[in-house]
Amino acid sequence: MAVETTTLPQIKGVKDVPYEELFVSGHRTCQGCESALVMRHMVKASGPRTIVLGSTGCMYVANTTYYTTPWVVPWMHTQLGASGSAALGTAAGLKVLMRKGKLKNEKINVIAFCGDGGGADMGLGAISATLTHKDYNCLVLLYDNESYANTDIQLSSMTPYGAVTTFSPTGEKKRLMHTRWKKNVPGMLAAGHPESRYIAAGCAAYAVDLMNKIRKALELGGPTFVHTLDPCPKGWDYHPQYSQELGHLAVECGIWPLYEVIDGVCNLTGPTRQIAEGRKKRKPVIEYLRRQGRFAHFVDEDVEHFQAQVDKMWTDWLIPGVIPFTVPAKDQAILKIDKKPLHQQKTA
Ligand SMILES: Cc1ncc(C[n+]2csc(CCOP(=O)(O)OP(=O)(O)O)c2C)c(N)n1
Ligand code: SF4
Ligand SMILES: [Mg+2]
Repeated sequence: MAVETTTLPQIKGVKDVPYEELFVSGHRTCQGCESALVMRHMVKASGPRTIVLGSTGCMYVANTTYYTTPWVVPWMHTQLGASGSAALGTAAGLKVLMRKGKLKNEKINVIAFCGDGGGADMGLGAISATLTHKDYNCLVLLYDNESYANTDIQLSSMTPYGAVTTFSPTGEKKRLMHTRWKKNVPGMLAAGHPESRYIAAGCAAYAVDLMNKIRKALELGGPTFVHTLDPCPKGWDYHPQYSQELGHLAVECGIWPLYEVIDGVCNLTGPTRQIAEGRKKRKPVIEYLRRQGRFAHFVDEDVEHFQAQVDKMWTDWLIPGVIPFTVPAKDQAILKIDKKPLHQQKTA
């Protein structure tokens, strides 16, 4: 069955970004909401022949208030943990309708989004299952504002170490209520889903990089996954004008590495690549932490712990910020692992 394809070429720079807006005014997200910007970039990159499915959360509730919607493309709500199932079911439904001749045979992009609560906690199993079904073309986008934001900033498995949320307030007896390190969702999905041709981590502060990742995912096809880190003025407690700056700092401090895994090959992208190659200095995490009220209770020892964990991601992990396995020094030669920065490594 021949399929008509639209192509989504890689965007070379901001001048090349499509003018057409498919996520417009009419939403009620907070001022400075980066998750809303992710939605805008996502459909700008995918174009008008796209169906968007969204699980419960800020990007559902604030985007579909009674009688108003910013979505220009077809949009459907799905249950909080169901983005993976909604993506797969819609892709399968379209395939059958096209095979039976009930729909024109053309490429329609299917994107299901979820928050960190809906995707990294509740719906992880469904996303994992979807990433094994290689015959269906669908993208799951996890927008990560590091809390259950819509229900008033509760702790999720993606909330960073020590952050204040409504479930982890700071107090006199206990300064840090939340002492778990953030779950590594894109790394985990990339390592365990060989049928998925594309898994990436992005950030709306690097808009072109993010749009190109969306396009690559849709072009390569099959079930794919993109995870974004989204500064949230309400939950992270900072002035809305600093959202882009915080996105930049998360990447520049090495806390949120940008990368993509294509057919099992990992490419670091943007400033993350520059840091790994030794062309850019990684900033200290204090520059990121001190800008947000959710870390205002941190004392030196908390900052040092945070920095040490991030340093470990860069120096000990098999792939900086991506694959969290460490290899003992005695085995590095056997496994031909070179722990030097990329620019100092021997090439074959
Ligand atoms: C099964 C289920 N449990 C709880 C809720 C209540 N609820 C609605 S939105 C939400 C928060 C979702 O958090 P996340 O997925 O991170 O999205 P965000 O609100 O942060 O954008 C919760 C708990 C629900 N709608 N369905
Ligand atoms: S609470 Fe955060 S994620 Fe939700 S609309 Fe406001 S800024 Fe966006
Ligand atoms: Mg959230």
